[in-house]
Amino acid sequence: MENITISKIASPESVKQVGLIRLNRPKQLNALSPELMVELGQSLLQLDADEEVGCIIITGNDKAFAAGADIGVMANYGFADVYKQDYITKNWETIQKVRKPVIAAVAGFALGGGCELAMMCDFIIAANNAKFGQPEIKLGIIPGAGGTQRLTRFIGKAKAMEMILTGRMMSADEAERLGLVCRVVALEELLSESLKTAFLIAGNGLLAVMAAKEAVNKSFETSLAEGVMFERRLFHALFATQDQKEGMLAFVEKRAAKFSDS
Ligand code: DAK
Repeated sequence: MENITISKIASPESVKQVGLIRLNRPKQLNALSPELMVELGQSLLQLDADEEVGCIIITGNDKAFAAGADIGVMANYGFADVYKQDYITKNWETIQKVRKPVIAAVAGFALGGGCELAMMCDFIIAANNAKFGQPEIKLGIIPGAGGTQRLTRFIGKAKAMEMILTGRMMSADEAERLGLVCRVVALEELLSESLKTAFLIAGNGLLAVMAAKEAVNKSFETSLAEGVMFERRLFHALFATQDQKEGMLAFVEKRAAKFSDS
């Protein structure tokens, strides 16, 4: 792949591996070209299907997670082009199909589509130099990959409206204060801390991990009562798994559980 590197990281403490996807167009600050998005979609589906992988990380480099969709490509399009092609919609939604957890490890710029991509991951760990923003307004457009919806759900209307109408950037600390990111770490520790978290997840039983992800995501789509009922059914269903037997027996026997994802 030309715009992405993909690797699997092992740890002596973990049976499962972590899939690491690195966006790799450093000269363009990882601008998300259509080619890159195709490769990202393929990489995500490949790691999601890989039984050795328990968690996925998407990252960029120290200067940029991604500075948005490729403006050079977009600049040449008119309404008829983007509407007829349903411009880049297909590749952007692949990440929503991934059932394993996906962590965004963000350093530097996460702007426009870069911020939207990070928000489509399950959670964001930010380096202290991370900068988040939806600057599309300065290009005469608005966010197109869910920014007006997800940012508003994450940080509330007042802040989202201000960010989207001004196009200003938000620091990592502000993003943490507002709940956009789960944690801020030193830049040089971004990958190691993200891997530590990913291995904690990968060490849990995959069935419960996937069910938990599904249940949390459901909370954005349903009423509270329906969401709680959905959770209850998944909770009940997990009692049909070997991992529930093993997890609880291991606790009683005061030993580490050995999950079999069954
Ligand atoms: N696209 C293309 N090239 C970009 C880029 C981008 N988004 N961002 C940066 N670059 C390129 C620059 O052109 C420059 O290239 P050269 O001139 O060296 O060839 C190189 O990266 C370094 O950038 P700068 O020289 O500008 O670096 P600075 O440190 O001075 O400034 C910056 C960094 C991030 C503040 C600045 O580059 C900047 O403002 N970049 C644009 C940020 C932006 O406006 N992003 C939003 C783009 S709109 C959709 C899905 C997604 C989207 C829409 C629809 N659907 C599913 C329908 C997304 C839309 C967007 O993201």
